[in-house]
Amino acid sequence: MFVRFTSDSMHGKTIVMRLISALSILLPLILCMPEVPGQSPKLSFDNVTQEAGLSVSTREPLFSFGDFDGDGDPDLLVDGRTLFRNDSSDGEIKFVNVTEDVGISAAKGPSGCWFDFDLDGNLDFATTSGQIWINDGKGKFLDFTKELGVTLPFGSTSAMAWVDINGDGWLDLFTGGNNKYNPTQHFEQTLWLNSKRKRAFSRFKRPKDRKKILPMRNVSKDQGIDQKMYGRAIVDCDFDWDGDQDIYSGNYHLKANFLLVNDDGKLADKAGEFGVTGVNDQEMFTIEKTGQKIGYRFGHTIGATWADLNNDGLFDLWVSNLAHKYAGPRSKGGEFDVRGYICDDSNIFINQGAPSFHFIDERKSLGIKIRPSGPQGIFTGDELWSNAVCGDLDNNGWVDVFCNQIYGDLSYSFGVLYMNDGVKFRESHKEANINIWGGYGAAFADLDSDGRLDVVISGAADPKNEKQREIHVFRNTTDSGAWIGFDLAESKRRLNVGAKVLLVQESGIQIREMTTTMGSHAQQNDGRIHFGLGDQGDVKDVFVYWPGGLVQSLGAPKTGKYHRIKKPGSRTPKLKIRGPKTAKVGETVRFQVSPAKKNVVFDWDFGGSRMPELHTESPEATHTFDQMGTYFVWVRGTRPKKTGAEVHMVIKITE
Ligand SMILES: [Ca+2]
Ligand SMILES: [Ca+2]
Ligand SMILES: [Ca+2]
Ligand SMILES: [Ca+2]
Repeated sequence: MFVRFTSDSMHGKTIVMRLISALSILLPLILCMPEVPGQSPKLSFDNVTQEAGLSVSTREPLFSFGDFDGDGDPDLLVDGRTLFRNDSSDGEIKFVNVTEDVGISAAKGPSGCWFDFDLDGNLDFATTSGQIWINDGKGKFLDFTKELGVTLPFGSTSAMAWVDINGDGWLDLFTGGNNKYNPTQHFEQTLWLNSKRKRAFSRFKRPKDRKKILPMRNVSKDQGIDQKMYGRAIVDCDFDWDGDQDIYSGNYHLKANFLLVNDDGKLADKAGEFGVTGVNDQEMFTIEKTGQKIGYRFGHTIGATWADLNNDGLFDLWVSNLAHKYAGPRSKGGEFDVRGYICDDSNIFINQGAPSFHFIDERKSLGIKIRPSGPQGIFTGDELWSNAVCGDLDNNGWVDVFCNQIYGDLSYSFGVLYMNDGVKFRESHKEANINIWGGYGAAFADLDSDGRLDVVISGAADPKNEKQREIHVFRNTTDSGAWIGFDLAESKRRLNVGAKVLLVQESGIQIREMTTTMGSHAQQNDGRIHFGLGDQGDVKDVFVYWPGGLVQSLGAPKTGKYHRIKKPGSRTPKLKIRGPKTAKVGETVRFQVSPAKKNVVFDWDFGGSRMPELHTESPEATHTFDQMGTYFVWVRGTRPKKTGAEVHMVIKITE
């Protein structure tokens, strides 16, 4: 698999340079590997909407998967107000509407988000209308909106994420704001801190007990992040591997996107510094007739998702924009339509790794063509992306992406499926026979728990009936290969936002992170972590990075099943790394980890990515850097099949 790191691959030259030292260590292994990427299986999906009991039409279906009854399979909240319990068995996908039974008939939507508010192990949910519904663990939800003091006027946000911002273990709330017209109303983004709570909410059933509840606190003004903005994609990820959740806000209406980097519980927008605002270049084009200069003013971002698209252990960022490629005379005469010249295209930002964690838009080299803006003849179909959902649909070991497109009455506004072969993405909705027009709703979840991610999409099956937005359930029947899955639980807690799973195979790594939302409008994939194994060989080890720093080594668990993993009670060891802060190219540099404990083994990365470069059984290593630059030296010390921690340092290499 390492042979894929060539200069024309999606990994780019920077990563190639950094991997030279890794490659020299692994050369004997590489020589045994095939020289072409592995074959991906032919895609096969069956439309099972009817049998699944989801043949319902709603205004604009949005999907949030969460296992509310704790039986291991993903249940489906549609629009934040209709709950379908997953009753699939023996390979048959079956959902039952339990909205009334669980007491949420008054839930308002228009979207919802699962999370565990009170950390009692039962999933609660919030709606984008600001309601908070607490799961009593006995099959009912209770509306605690008033008691928790979260005051979000209806329509003031359409996206949210529940993330532990200040590292106290409790999930805090970030909302994306909204811009409304007719009448004009602008709403700001908000951050609400969750106070510590000692007891489960099921004990607070009586109104007089409810008075003891501590309300949540809006701190967005204090943190200077109360910007009026229409953030339609609020997606969380620890992209810089410093152990805390950061948030990307994909903003609509030609506004720069935000990367809210978490620094000790404070969020600050650093999208510019990291290269993920979108493009602002207002003199890109010249309109021939008038000589007027015109160009991109950021984009209309609707969806975004974090995923490691190139398997280097660093989370990349897929940003879906409504790009309006048409530019030219308006059909009824009059003024010139300039939208094609001012809307930024969708971006596929690849994380360049430590020490800067800067992103570069590598869309072109990933094989996803950019259509030209212009009038008829030049303009060849629009880019109307309204979502971005990811997961490995063919179990080839590489994360695939689905983008809905809006305006379902156009021949080209079908949802696009991009399959990832490790070098490039190929457009595959036709091969998969997933042909749906219009809509914002999509999520991946393994509905029948057979190790193949199934796909749920909203939209119309025919562009002529685009107003008829329905739910479409596609069961994945691809003849795909080996897989492994993990269902993480911290003590009794579920949905462990921020936990990462690093899978080490014979010839590569894969990484996933438990995040709250993905795509657009607070939608959620299956809460379980799923990996296809592809042709990267056997699983050698699996590391779970728990929030708080504990690293758990699972050894090589059995493939072909979901493993329930409980966080061990052990304390997180405090590792220290010592080594010089500067060195010269070609010089042998020595690093040492303390304290030195028995039976601990060490894995070292000396470059920018998380590719393993050296394994040692003693707490020291030497390395020679071939290039000038500033490097992260990462070392993970764990007892095999037990726990440990990770530490890093920065070294500057000069001539
Ligand atoms: Ca972080
Ligand atoms: Ca990556
Ligand atoms: Ca794949
Ligand atoms: Ca499945």
